[in-house]
Parts: sequence; C-alpha cells; structure tokens
Amino acid sequence: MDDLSTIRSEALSAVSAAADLAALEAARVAALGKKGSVTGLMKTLGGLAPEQRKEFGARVNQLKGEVEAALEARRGALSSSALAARLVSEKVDISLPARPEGQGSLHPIGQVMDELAAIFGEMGFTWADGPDIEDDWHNFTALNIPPDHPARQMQDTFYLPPRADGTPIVLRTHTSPVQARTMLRPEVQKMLADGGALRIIVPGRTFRIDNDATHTPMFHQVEGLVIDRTTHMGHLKGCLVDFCRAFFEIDDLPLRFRPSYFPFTEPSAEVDIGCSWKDGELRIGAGGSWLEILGSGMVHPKVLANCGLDPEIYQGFAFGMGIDRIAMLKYGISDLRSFFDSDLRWLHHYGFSALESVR
Ligand code: 2NL
Repeated sequence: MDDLSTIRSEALSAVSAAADLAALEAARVAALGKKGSVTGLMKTLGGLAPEQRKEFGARVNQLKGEVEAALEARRGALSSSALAARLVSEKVDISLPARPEGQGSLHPIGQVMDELAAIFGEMGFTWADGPDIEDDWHNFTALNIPPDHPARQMQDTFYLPPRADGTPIVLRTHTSPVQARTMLRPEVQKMLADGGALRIIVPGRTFRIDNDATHTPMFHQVEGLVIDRTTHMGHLKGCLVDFCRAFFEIDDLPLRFRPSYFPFTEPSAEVDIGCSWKDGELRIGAGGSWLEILGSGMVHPKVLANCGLDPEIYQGFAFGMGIDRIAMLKYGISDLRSFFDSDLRWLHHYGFSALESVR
C-alpha cells in the first residue's frame, strides 16, 4: 500500500511537471510502459492470495485509470499551448503586396475576331457558328461549286473517311457551309417569311492542303451574309466601305470594287483598299497603290434555292476574307506561320491584354 501511494504521487507529479509532449511521453512510459512503475504493481498481483488480489487489484486499476486521465488532461493542455505558441510565432503578414501573376495575352486572331464582332455587331449582324467537319453537300454542292472545281480536288481539300452511307466528309474549306446551315434552319426560314432580315458573320477555322510562306493548312476566315427581299449591291458596297474604314481606323480609306467571279455569287466583286509602299514597307491608306482585301457579291440564285429560299422572293449579299491576312496588315505581322508557332515571346509582343479587349 505504501508502494502504491508513492508510485501514485511520483507518476502524477511527473505528468503535471511535463513541460512538453516529449516529457509527457517519458512520464507515460515511466508509469505505464512495459517496465513502468504502475505496470510493475500489476505484475505483483499474480503472487498474492485471492482475497488480497481482489482488493489490491482494484486499487491498482484505479491508479492506472487516474494516471491515464492525468496524461490525457496534460496532453490536451500542452497541445493547445503548443498551438497558441505557433499562432503567435507563425504570423502571416497580410499587408505584404501579392507577388505579380504572369499576365496572359490574347492571340491577335482572337482579338481581330472580337473587333469584327464589334464592328459588324453595330451594323446588326450576329455571330453564327458551325462544325469544322462537314459533308460535301454543305461545303460544296449547296454553294454551287461544280464537281470539276479545283477546291473539290483531293490535293486541295482534306477528305475524311466517308460516312456509312458513302457521304464524302471534309474539313470545311471555307465558313460558307455555316451560312447554308443557318439559312436552312426552320426558325430562320420562318423569320424571313415573316418579313425579317438575316444578318450574320461567321468567323472560324478553315482548312486547305496549302503549306508555304503565305498559306497554312489551317487558317481563319470570316464571311458575312445578309438576306431579305430588297438588299442590293449598294448595301453591299456601303457595308464593306464602313467595315474597312472602321477596321483599319482610317476615315477616308479609299476602296475599289473590281468585277470578279465566285461560284456562289452573281455578280461578284473583289474589294481593294488604298495603300502605298515606302522603302519596301506597306502603308494602308490613300497612296495610289491597291491591296486586295476581300471577295463579295450578290448571293447566287442557285445557292438561295439550295438553301430553301425562293430566289424570286429573297436576295442578299455575301462576302469573305482571311482573318490571318487582315490581322497581319493591321498589326504589322510579317510572317503568317508565326501565328501558329505558339511562341510565348511572340505572343507577348503581338498579343493583347484581356483588359484592352473590345469584348
Ligand atoms: C474570299 C471570297 C467570298 C462568299 C465568300 C458566300 C456564302 C454564301 C453564299 C454566297 Cl452561303 N457567298 N460567301 C461570297 C463571296 C466571296 O469569299 O476571297 N474569301 C477569302
């Protein structure tokens, strides 16, 4: 019994004296470990007479419980003071300015698409989208492109394995199939029948098997389409003059309309803008030279008919241009292929801040 009370006071004072978690663990081992003082008392039970064992055993068990409770209480106190000490010593200085994040930039092609959307948006056009992978009906047939047209040849167009029913599949060679799909939509047909007007621009990726200094197999086009019952060549001219002057930001930019040919328009016109050359460098604006910028025309009656519109009732104009090309002209980018190199230094030089975007 003397032993028991000595062991009790020693064990409990070691626990309460423990200054940190390591000292507390040492106190636990000294009392309850394999060779600990309380464990030692347990071991003496076997040598006692049954009567004594019962009474003494109960006291040793109670002691063990007491030591365990003291250990637990002390562990709790030490952990919270350790946390409190960390909270004091490990302060985060929230007044420090943040490290600057690397700023991303918008690719010039995306920037120019946004500019196109803003300029044509003011004229009442909306942006239409469609698939990059097309069947040859939407890409060629609907647009009155004859079977012997060079665009239909294997060496000009990326053909994909045909559909199960034999339909030839291509990577679209222009964005025109999106206009065809839009005209064919029942709600568009109804809107036109009700006397409305369709005005869309279609910016997007296009694909042809060219690959040299001025052609990449993937490039970008924007086409525009207006359909109603009265839109004529004069509207085409006014629209494209306004667009070119707004895009190049030159109020008196001269334009020249030249007769041309496209299978999907009749009559057709190519549009040149005024420019000049000085020391081998191009300057856009009045200057006596001309630069071809886009193709246009009145939508061919066969195209209207193919798209479910009676050419005796409906008419309109369409136009198309290369986005990569007008981006190069506006922003002084000399090599077409650099657009698609994904060189971050190039992008930081020619790219645009998201905060400057017109969107
Ligand atoms: C060019 C010329 C052009 C069109 C595209 C078009 C679309 C439909 C109907 C009629 Cl659905 N026309 N598109 C018209 C004239 C010219 O593009 O040089 N593009 C780079």
